[in-house]
Amino acid sequence: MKKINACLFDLDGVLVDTAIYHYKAWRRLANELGFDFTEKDNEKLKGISRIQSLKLILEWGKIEKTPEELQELSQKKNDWYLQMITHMQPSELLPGSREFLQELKNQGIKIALGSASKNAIIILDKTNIRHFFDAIVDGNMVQTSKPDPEVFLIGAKLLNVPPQQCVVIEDAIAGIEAALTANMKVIGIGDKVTLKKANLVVAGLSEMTFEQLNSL
Ligand code: B16
Ligand code: MG
Repeated sequence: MKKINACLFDLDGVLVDTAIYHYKAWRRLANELGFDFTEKDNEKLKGISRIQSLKLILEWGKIEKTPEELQELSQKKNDWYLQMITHMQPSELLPGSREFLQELKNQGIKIALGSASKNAIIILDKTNIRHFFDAIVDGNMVQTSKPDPEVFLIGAKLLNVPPQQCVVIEDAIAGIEAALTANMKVIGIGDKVTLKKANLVVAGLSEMTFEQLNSL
């Protein structure tokens, strides 16, 4: 019997690895402002919104800016980021992404995107996977960021599936907390220790099967 009727996907770190492009663009901005940060620091930026990321980075550099300057800086970073993602190719999908989306479609599972990114649709188009999604919830549609459950609750509502019958696939701690608060099951993509709150953790979607998802 089918217990899970919908699957909500995070984008960055689950279906594609755009974290490297975010990192390059944020680092270029930090360097222009006279400081640097590491790839380890960059982990803390995963899953959180653009403006929150900027505020955190400026804290690391011990720099204060006015609200107007924050807007200008986040726009600058986004322009650099957009220059990079416009060259994305379907080959940049993480291993197993397309196959798992297809498997869910074959099994009649509804599919939604639940991403903090305001650039999500461009990425879905560039990697040629937009047609898999019955609903798309991105950073333009939410008031609050993960770990708030808003992004996933809107997704479930658009799919018309109760949260208890939804599973979220996430790579960020903030996203896992959001899914659990939404009363959904959650699969973590990444490190078992870091993502220990998830119901199941796998290294990547190439390891996932429909049976595993339905047995949560
Ligand atoms: P943008 P996800 C998130 O995407 C990224 O993980 C996070 O690093 C980024 O700051 C956020 O999107 C906002 O992205 O600047 O494109 O609006 O993991 O929720 O798919
Ligand atoms: Mg993510």
